[in-house]
Amino acid sequence: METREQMREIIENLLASESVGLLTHVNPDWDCLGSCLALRTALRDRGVSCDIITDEPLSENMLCFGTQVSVYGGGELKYGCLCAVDCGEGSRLGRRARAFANHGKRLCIDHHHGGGPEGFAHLCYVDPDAPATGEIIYDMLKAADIPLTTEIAQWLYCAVSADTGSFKYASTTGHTLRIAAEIMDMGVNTAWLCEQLYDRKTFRQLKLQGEAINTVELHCGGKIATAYVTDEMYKKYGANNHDTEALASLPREIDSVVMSAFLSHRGPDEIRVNFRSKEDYDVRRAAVALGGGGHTRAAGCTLKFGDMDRALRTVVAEMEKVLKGES
Ligand SMILES: [Mn+2]
Repeated sequence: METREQMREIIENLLASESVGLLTHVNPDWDCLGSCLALRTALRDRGVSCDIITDEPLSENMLCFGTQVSVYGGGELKYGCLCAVDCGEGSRLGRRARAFANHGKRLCIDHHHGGGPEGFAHLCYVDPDAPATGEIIYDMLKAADIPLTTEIAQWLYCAVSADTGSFKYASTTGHTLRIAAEIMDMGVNTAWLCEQLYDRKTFRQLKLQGEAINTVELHCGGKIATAYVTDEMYKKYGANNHDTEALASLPREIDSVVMSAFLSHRGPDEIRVNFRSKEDYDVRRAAVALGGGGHTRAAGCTLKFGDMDRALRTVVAEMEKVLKGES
């Protein structure tokens, strides 16, 4: 089937449902949330009852526009149709994984490698080449002849700018910029949106950034960098892992570095790892080797132990394999 047809089929299925539940991945970013908000707006505008269902309440960072979502309360999800957005695998659905798997009508829209494997959903649209799920949603709405409203456009801008690093990453294409241009021409205040999304920090977030910078270390002749935030540091500032989300790419900024990892405790017995890379280094391989996944230049995994020194050794060893072409 032609791409445009596949896209239209997804939208038609959503529009034909009396109610739709859009599922974010755990700890949604702005690509995920913006995509869901754009879809929800388009569906509600057409009389389809639609909710966004998250695993946990949204973090403070994500509430800058007064965003309203439903937090999963357990049990089955009573919607005519469920659609996983920016998420193509059960493990990324957290507590909602079983309710999704047991549902009779499941859709999936994603841009992660390996997203939407056999059996995950009845109808999938997964394009790993798309820089953002927001770009897929834009193309889908166009394919279904659904015009952009200012509200839809605003959410799509949040989504696309988030996953392209504000249109900096190599994944950004002329098409991406034309989408942004169309949104700007509609009168959306993109400068204000970006300020809300990227240029605001709390005091404790800035202090934690300082702590994290003090942990930066170089490995493999300066090609690999690591940084971390421990449980103690979080406690010291009364902070949580949402306060360090913006730090994931920080160690990659060092000029000699081609691959980096940012590690942070998720409670005493778990460590989340955010990998980043430059050029053609496929850091997703390191993440996959440790049970995670993601994109070529941005990937992640969760280690099921809390020993930070051991975690640092583990992730550096995996990145070294990628560096040497052994992985
Ligand atoms: Mn995304």
